[in-house]
Amino acid sequence: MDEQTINQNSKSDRLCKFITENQDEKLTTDLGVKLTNTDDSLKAGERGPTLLEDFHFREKLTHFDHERIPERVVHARGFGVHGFFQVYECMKEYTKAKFLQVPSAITPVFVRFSTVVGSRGSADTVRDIRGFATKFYTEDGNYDLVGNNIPVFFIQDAIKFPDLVHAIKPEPDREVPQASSAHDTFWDFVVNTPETAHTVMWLMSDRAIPRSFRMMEGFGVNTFRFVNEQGVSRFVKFHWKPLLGVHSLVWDEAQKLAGKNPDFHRRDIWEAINNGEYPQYELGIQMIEEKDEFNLGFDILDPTKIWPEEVIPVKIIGKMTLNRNVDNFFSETEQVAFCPANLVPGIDLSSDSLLQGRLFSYLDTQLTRLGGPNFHEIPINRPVAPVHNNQRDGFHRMSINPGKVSYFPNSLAGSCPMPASVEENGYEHYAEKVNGEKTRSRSDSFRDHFSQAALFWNSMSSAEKKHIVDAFRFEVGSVTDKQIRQRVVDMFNNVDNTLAQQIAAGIGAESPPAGASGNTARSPALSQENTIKTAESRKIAILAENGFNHAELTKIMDFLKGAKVCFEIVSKDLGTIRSTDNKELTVGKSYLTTASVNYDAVYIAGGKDCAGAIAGQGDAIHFINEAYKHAKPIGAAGEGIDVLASTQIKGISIVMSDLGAASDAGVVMTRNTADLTEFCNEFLGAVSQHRHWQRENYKDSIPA
Ligand code: HDD
Repeated sequence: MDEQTINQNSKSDRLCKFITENQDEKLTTDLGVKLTNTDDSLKAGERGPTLLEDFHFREKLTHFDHERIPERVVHARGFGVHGFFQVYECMKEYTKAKFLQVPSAITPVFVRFSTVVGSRGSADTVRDIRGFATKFYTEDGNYDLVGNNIPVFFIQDAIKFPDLVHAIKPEPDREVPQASSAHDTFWDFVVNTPETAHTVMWLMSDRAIPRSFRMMEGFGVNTFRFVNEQGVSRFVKFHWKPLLGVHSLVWDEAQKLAGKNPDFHRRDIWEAINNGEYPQYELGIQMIEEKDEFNLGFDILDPTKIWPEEVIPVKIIGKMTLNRNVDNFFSETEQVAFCPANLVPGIDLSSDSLLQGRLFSYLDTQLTRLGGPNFHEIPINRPVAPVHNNQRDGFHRMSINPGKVSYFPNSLAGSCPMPASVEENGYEHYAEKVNGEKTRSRSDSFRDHFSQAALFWNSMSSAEKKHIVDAFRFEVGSVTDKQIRQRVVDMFNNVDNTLAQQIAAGIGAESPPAGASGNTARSPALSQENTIKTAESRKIAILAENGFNHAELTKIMDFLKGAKVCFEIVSKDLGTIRSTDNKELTVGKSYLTTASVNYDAVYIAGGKDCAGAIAGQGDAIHFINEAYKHAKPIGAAGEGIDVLASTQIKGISIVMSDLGAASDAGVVMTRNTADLTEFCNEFLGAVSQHRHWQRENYKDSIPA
């Protein structure tokens, strides 16, 4: 498929075509019988009982009664989008995967982002790992990269997955709490399973509350293989790197969003794609030669370990662009079925026992969820590559296979369909040499659970460390069993003594003596402080009321548009507001219909009456204070600055005079509305920075 075809398939084009083609369509039954009425059931007399012979009534109700399918046992809440992938350069040296050979070739993809723990109706912004599953529709068949936004996993062997999931899901007696790990059973599992330590560190970090699906990394987590035409194999780990950088919410903000805008993440990506701001991610790979398998100081088959980027660099090999929303959530997002065993020639597996178990679980789970073995025929799961085999029958079979031969070998159909040779790109499993005795045991090389947890902690900035401590205090503070709380402190003392002491201080546990790992290694790539910073596609609330300064606000809005920053006018009431010179502006949201948590930054418009009206509204002042508390940039020009006197921001060094483009921890102001150039650039810089953590209370700060 070429780029033009993909773009021609834009949603609005397809909708227009659908409406034009279907203008004359009439309502029918499922079997095509035209209906005259769908408002009244067939009754014996106008006020009489409904008749069983009303086939339309029965069909409509029966279908409705069966509209639900089981939600996914994990990753139930998700959001899917279409896009395409292009490799930057031919990867022939490393893999024969055809979709990684030709830079001009475009491979369609479908990506489903998800949370892990919550039910389908839970909130988007809960503290959790995010799923990042990509289906590549390649000419050699479908390839699924079923990853997460955190590069490690809680457990090392798939046999423990049901235990982990039972522990983290709502407790089964009351089904409480929803979509949260802040409860006894999860932490009970953690303290009894030290291999969880590294992933728990990530779960307590800002990575678990992403700002947007567009601003998080993706990781294949498990170790895979690339195999080239010569049959040479290398171990590979996959990475998705977002071009908008990696950014997060603040915990208080995430919790508020869960109530005020539980669809925050799906709304964000839906709107971005509809506005033409297509999220993009580069595909990166880390590779280890077979001969170096045992040279890293940890087992490369252990999914609780990263391969530090400073040791094994990430080679960027291509780019994915997400450019089309789904037409129907159920048909596409709900029915898509991923599986790590969906491979194409050139990509192979490792013996990682977490991965090995996954290979079984995904297909198995679809049998119940999608009602039988034919789910590969559902449109979203169908490959673009032709399918020929002897699989037959089963629930919901769509294909009509002609002929009487459904076996191999055969003479009656000339032995068709016949296996392909390796030269014809038939899939050949890598001939890995394995030997060993049957055993239910774990290699000693899987026993170090704390070094990389410490590496992660050491690599965090002061702000990130503070957020981790706060998260532990919240989560473990929600555990009712005192013993488990203490055991968490003791377990994480193996990661870092300061961390353990800080947790203990917040949850009333005994502070443990020094005894930590002593690991001082760092990996700067792990800190979000070192990510890409751009204001592009960030969302700004412009607070304005009647009497705003039109010239000033127009300049600001034009500048933001030029910098591809989104904005919305927030005012007391919906409708329109008028400037001092009687120019009209449409209000996007009122204080009742939105909240500061929906935005990345706030701009306070000038104009004497406008500023007075904003300052006089409790809702507006709360809006600014809350944005300030969440470390967001705040901009004000002209009389807009005066509004700050009514807020908590006055605590910092704001001088009510002409400040030029002075900025204090992301608060940017100017009295000079005649020339806003410097101010605009400064404000844009503050927005690119995303959050201004210096504002957080560092009384008990932890050195980076
Ligand atoms: Fe899994 C879904 C990612 C371990 C069993 N998993 C699922 C999804 C993602 C992941 C992104 C949602 C796919 C979608 O959007 O439909 N899972 C991972 C990662 C893991 C991992 C990155 C660790 C490396 N998973 C894992 C294990 C098992 C499973 C160890 C079982 C042995 N996962 C499943 C599942 C799900 C699933 C039960 C639920 C729905 C589905 O598969 O289709 O089979």
